Amino acid sequence: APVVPNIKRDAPNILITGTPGVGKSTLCKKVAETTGMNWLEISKIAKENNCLEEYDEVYQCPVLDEDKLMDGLEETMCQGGNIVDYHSCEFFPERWFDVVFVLRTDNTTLYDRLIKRGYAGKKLEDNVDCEIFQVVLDEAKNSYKENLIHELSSVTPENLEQNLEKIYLWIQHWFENNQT
Ligand code: DAT
Repeated sequence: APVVPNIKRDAPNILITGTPGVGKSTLCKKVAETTGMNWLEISKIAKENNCLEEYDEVYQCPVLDEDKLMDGLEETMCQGGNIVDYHSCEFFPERWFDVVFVLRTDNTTLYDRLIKRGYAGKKLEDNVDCEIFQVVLDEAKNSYKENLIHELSSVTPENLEQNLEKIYLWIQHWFENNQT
């Protein structure tokens, strides 16, 4: 049967993206607990479903089998009500998401968080560079409509509260505008 891409969802799908260490899982966990949305940690799901291919020695991370991962997620995403957490955003189908939040930090904050996580050498440098050169934000802008993308500062605990508030408001508006 043909895939019909624009069936209306009963609940929105939210993408939370940004460089590793910007605070995606901290934010997603809270949103999921409070709203009951389904938190999809893509790195974890990829691992659990054998969507990781060979290990990239230079970048010290596994290479993702994107097609296998996307196929496995399609049904869940079509149902809606998911909050997707991943440090990249360009290979997801655009139609999956109703909104994209890109978390941002300053370089020293990110550096300190990644050191605490045990990152060092090229991996540390690359991730800090990724944030400096706003790689994920540009990726989002190249992959999704500009009006779907919201940049959120994720440096302090106050920022976390503000970001949660913004997301709750956004969800509330979505339901007001998409009543069935
Ligand atoms: P990510 O999932 O993007 O890799 P994380 O949620 O694991 O990031 O957060 C990395 C670290 O930063 C973790 O120790 C919690 C801390 N953190 C996250 N958001 C924060 C915020 N708004 N203010 C202060 N610390 C924060």
